[in-house]
Amino acid sequence: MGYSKLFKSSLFVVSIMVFLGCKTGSKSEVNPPDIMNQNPNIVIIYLDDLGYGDLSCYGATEIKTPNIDALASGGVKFTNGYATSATCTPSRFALLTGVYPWRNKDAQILPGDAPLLIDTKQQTVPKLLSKVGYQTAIIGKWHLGLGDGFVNWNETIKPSPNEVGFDESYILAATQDRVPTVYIENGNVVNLDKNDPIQVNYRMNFEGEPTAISNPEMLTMTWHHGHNNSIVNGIPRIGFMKGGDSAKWSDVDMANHFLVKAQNYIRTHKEKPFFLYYAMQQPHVPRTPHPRFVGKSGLGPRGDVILEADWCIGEFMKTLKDEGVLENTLIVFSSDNGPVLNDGYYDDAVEKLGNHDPKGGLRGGKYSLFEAGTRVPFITYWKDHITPSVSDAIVCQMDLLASFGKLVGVEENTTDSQNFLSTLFGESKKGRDHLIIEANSKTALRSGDWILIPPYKGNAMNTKVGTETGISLEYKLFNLKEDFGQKINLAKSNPDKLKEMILVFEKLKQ
Ligand code: NG6
Ligand code: CA
Repeated sequence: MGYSKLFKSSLFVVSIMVFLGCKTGSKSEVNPPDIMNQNPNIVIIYLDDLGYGDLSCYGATEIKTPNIDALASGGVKFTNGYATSATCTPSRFALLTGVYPWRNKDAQILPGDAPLLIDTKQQTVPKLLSKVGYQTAIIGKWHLGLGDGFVNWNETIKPSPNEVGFDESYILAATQDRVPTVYIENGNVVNLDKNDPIQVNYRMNFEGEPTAISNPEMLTMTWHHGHNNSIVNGIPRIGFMKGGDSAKWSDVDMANHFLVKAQNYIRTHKEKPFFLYYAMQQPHVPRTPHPRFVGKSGLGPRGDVILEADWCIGEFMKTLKDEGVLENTLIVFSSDNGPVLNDGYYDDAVEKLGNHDPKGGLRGGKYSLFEAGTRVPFITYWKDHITPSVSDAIVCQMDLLASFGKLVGVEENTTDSQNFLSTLFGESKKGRDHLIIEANSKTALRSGDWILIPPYKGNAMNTKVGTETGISLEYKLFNLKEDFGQKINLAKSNPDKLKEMILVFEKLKQ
């Protein structure tokens, strides 16, 4: 049976009660929209580089995230929730298309001037939901490329998120540390002065423009590796940019800026079902908490921006409630990849870490094939519809496409994305049998309690960020149930399991 039917029948009972309530004189404080016969709104709240252990609901003791914790305690908290990849672009590609990123060789961390990665003919979550009347929007970080590779930032940029299914988009193009450091609304740079056109180049600087190398005295944040090109707001970035002064964002206001956009979106779209992809930038570098949050975590800017993100989510939830749509909104909360401390700037993330463990006991981190690269916080919340629980089922962001399809009654033929709606709703404990995870174009297989990391050439350590990559010339086999931290390689002692996993992996990758 379709969940929307079930939902509609329960709504019917609720609306009779509301009707009777009105008759007896009670008055609701808000005017709830006419949600009869409607599918639920769907919101994906997606953080950037938030680790498995970064939230108090996932065991963090040195940081308190009450608003995200409220989603976890009121919804399903997954202990085996995965992004598909240990970096941003591939994970976001899979989230929106339901396709494994390793099928697309270009699905790797993109520069800010990369062409659009998603084929405009490709099925996507917003396109699927549009079919049944959803309004769709992305607010926040995109990082899936724009245009055809030769973007003129001074004209309407096409294709953009608007060409892959979003009715509305308000984005930062790539990452907070990459140029162009401007917001783009429906393909147009916001607040651009046509007399001060923007130029972007990822290979060479524009003559006379200051960089972190030529003008270190202009810096308010110091780079550690990479991040020594153009300087914007005192912060050295990746890539060169000239012009567009009036359009440049304020880093410390970014979280607020996206929050207000997301809140306004709800206020102006609540009458019909909407899909909002709220892609927050925290705690990716450069970590620039608003002054209200500076020093509040005791863990340095990385902790401060996690507190800021948690606050934003609290405000966002209040808006859903105030606008009368909370009970009619399914929320999926997750992160695009695991945590990193030093990702290219000196910002005290390492120095002030203290007892905080962003990995939550897992091994590896961002960029790694070990678990902390891809296993992330993953929460589903739908007030009065999802019964709170903790689920150990293996779930992956790539499956949201097919699962949302099931929810709204559009069943698609998908190769990779699978419907796990009842698992996402906590009604079933059955998750994926297998999942292929990816880091830097290398893949590994999770199957049941086991994970197989095949041999690869490359460095075992990403020395710049201080993370183990999971790469070595030997097979690695771990039993995650018995060995959460992947300390004991069982490849030699359990050759039967190793063989079985290799066969499954080869079959799946064909
Ligand atoms: C890397 C950047 C890192 C971060 C990452 C993308 C350097 C040396 N490092 O290339 O700082 O921007 O790309 O992160 O430039 S992600 O979360 O969007 O994948
Ligand atoms: Ca990321």
